[in-house]
Amino acid sequence: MAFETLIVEINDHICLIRLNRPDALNALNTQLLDELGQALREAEENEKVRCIVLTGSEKAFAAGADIAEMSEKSFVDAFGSDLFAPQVEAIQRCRKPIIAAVAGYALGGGCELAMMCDFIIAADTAKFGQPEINLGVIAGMGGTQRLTRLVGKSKSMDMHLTGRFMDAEEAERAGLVSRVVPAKKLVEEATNAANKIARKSALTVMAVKEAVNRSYEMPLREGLLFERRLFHALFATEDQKEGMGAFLDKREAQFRDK
Ligand code: CO8
Repeated sequence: MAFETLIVEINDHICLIRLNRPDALNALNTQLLDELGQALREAEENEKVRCIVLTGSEKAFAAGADIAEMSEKSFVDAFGSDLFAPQVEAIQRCRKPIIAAVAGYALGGGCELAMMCDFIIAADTAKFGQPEINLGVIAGMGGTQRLTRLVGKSKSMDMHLTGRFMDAEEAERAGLVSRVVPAKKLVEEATNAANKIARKSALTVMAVKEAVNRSYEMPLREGLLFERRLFHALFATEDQKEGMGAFLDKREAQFRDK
């Protein structure tokens, strides 16, 4: 499908989705979020795609939800339509790994969108923030919950209460991003990481995603049990035999997702 607010390219096994509303610093409006949900569904259904990279422009990953679109909404509009909930669900439902490649501003809903991805690679120009307090609202797509789990209460409160921005170095130190790379190499580095993931068994990749994500939702004892059961279950796959056999034969594993 052709999109107006996204540029989607598929190269080998990687689907690169670029947010593309340059005049509004990629602000997330309903159309963009609908199209993103559709693009992710298509990537999920495309057997060739094994990993997704989500990025923006040099200046902005996304400067937040679209303030112009939201400004006149009433409580009835927002609550009645469960504003953005269906789109957020579509992003969270994706079982293939999604890497956020963030340069420039990732603010409000933009920071929340990056945090919905499986991990974040940041350019040295990245700036993260939850400045909704300056607009008389709070984060609404997971910011108070995900940022707090990622960086701890004190820093999360600081970000949400003052609305200040965090640069890439602080974001890496705080655990919000997995690594920082030069801005010019951002998409290349994210694609390299995606290619590495694409060579693993898709079954094992899905198992990792499920297990790590459960760590947010379960008490430790239940999470450990969930992990152990998945670990046991993977012994039923051909890819486990291939992976361990290849190690012992001193050759590279050829996974077949079976
Ligand atoms: N929405 C709409 N338009 C935007 C947004 C936005 N979030 N951000 C920037 N733009 C537009 C500007 O209006 C401007 O348009 P124009 O040229 O037509 O005037 C254009 O993008 C360029 O922006 P600036 O001229 O402001 O660029 P600067 O380089 O001077 O500043 C900033 C860049 C600092 C990023 C600045 O644009 C800014 O502060 N933007 C707003 C950041 C913000 O407050 N984000 C949070 C939004 S609220 C939110 O995300 C809530 C999410 C939860 C919703 C879930 C509901 C359930």
